[in-house]
Amino acid sequence: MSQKNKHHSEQSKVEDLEKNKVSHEDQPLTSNQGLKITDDQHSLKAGERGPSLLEDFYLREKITHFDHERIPERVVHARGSAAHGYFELTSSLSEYSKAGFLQKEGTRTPVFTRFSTVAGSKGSTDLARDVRGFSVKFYTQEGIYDLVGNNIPVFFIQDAVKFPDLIHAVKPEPHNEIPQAASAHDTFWDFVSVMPESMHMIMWTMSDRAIPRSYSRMEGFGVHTFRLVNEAGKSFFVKFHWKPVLGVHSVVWEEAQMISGADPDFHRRDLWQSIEDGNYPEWHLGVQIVEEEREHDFDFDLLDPTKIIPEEEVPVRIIGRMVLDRNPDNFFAETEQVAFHPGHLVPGIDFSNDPLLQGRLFSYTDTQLIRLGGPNFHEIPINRPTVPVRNNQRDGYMRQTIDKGQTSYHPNRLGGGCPFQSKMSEGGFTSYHERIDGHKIRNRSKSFFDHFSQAALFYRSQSKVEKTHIENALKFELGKVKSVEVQKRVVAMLAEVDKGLAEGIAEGLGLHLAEIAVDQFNHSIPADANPEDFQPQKKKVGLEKSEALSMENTKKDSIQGRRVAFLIHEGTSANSLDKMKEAIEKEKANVFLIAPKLGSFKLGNSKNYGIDHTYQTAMSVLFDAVFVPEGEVKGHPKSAKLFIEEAFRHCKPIGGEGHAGNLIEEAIKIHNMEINQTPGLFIETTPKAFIDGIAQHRFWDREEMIQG
Ligand code: HDE
Repeated sequence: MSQKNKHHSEQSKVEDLEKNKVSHEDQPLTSNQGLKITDDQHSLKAGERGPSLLEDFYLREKITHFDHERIPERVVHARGSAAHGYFELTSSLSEYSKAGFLQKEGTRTPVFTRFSTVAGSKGSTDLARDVRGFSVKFYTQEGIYDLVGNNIPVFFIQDAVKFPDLIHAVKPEPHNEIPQAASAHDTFWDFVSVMPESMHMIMWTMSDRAIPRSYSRMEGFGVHTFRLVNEAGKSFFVKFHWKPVLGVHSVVWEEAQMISGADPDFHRRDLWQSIEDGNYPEWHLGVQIVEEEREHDFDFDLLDPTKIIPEEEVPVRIIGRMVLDRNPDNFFAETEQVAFHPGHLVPGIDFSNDPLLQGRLFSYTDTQLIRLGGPNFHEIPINRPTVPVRNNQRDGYMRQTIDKGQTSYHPNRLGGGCPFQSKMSEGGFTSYHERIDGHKIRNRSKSFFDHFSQAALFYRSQSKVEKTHIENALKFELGKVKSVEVQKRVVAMLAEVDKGLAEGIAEGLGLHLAEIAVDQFNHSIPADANPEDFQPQKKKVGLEKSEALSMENTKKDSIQGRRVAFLIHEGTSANSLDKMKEAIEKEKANVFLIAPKLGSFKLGNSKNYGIDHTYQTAMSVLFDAVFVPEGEVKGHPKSAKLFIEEAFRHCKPIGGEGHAGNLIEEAIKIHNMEINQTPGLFIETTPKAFIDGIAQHRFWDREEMIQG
């Protein structure tokens, strides 16, 4: 059964239930003790108008349970959505890793994947400018393996001890709890201005990568360097990459802000709906593998999480694919209670000494203890491995397992010695025998000091429009900062990345770069810190550009899951509408009919055309493209022109037939552009040409023409 049909049959189940076809005996309402309840509408009272009675155990049970419905939200990554699916190995990794699920091509491993923003609360908008979490739980035959990554391959800080500071700085300010889900405020930029190591990550978060079009069009990265270990015990360094099959696409900042109002669940809805529609999101898993002997061959430290390994230096090898094909049944039980942990490992995968990763290994269990209420969170269904769990850990809050027998210790004789340790050859996990030789020290290696070279590489690798968007984002963010000193320090730091960029920002902020001491940030070293720790190296130019860093070089060959708005009225030509609609739907994109009123239209033929939205419930920012079928201009309300103009401003493909050409022309008149010389307008073209246009995502040349 196709997903669509499945959805329909579920729908009819709901309708059956609604029509009371399910018998009362089958589905009695009960208390939590299984007692059948006769009245769920009234509390027990002393007389119809009398006081309620304490004796009402059912009322007390129901209210008490309700009072305790909430658990603490995640301290970071609170806002998220998830789906079930599978990972299929397409190219064996046995040469490098002995992990069972990475041996035989074709092996499928169930996964549960959660995407999230970092800074906002659980109810905040999906479209915040932020990093996105990208966590995958693999239910392997050797136990749970979690790859808990982000959609940006580097991080703000190099050492776990700074994480609480970073998060305190970015979260709403403590005195007034403002702003929600935003980094555009003083404390965040104050922190950045004294943390030069954050500069590379800042370039990414100020780029459009931080405002993705959907989860299915984001990359994912393990961020840290990990280890693989093969059967012979040889180890390799590895970086993990998820590459979306649909390509990497983002929205523009004005759109992001408007979507946040129009549909703050935009990403969540997109993930849910694509799965319901059978348009399953898919990613390829890639690895960059570095032999141990080459550890020091790079001009950065592999253990430094503020660095990437450019794909030009170590290519990404694709080893498998992940498909998300099932929505959770219950948000709380699954998405909210899922507990990821970078320390959930299987034999064949191991950690590196990245000091950020090492700190994470402590944090994730600790946080589950408070969030999920005790040490038995691994027994919650979504967290349970698919293989048996046997050990001598016992009891604790909410223990589900009924452990049998007399012994709960090891070694024992009374219990026959059970459970037994496994040898490595039997699949037992052994930590990689890395040789360590060093002093106990609170410091970082000087090889972590180059904070600007890769920030500059990222910036150089962006297309012209991507650079403009970074500049605009920085002007927005720093423009919201009230402290001029903070603005100056950040501009001084940006000058280390790119002089031109810093000049542009300074200008936008009403500052003069020449007057800002270029070593300003050196003066901002905290008085109690060791200046050596804050001494960034000058940037080096090695690689001029890295192609993979620009979203302009992404795939643009599919319109699957795209949302196309058709603006129609009662006089629209059915023929013109049908032809384009069929062609678009054949490519697995979704067409929405938008009209001055709801209901259904006849359009001069025997079919009924159900209207999805009016201009009151839909804004152009919720769609990827606009099409206006043939029909008199006067049938469209004024809002249709606003709709088109907005989509035009956001560089979206716009198509039209017949009179629609005039409507489009009128809508964009304010921009003073020749309609037939404007990129991304498809007037009187074939469906194929329009579809190819949608696949392009945006027509950025238009942005430059609009802004002049
Ligand atoms: Fe996390 N992080 N993190 N993090 N992180 C959490 O764990 C933490 C870091 C990431 O969908 C928390 O269960 C520390 C980097 C994701 O449920 C917490 C440090 C990366 C998620 C925590 C980091 C991540 C989390 C909060 C610095 C990218 C969401 C709730 C040492 C590689 C997982 C929870 C989900 C969640 C701590 C840094 C990714 C508090 C201490 C770097 C995707 O334990």
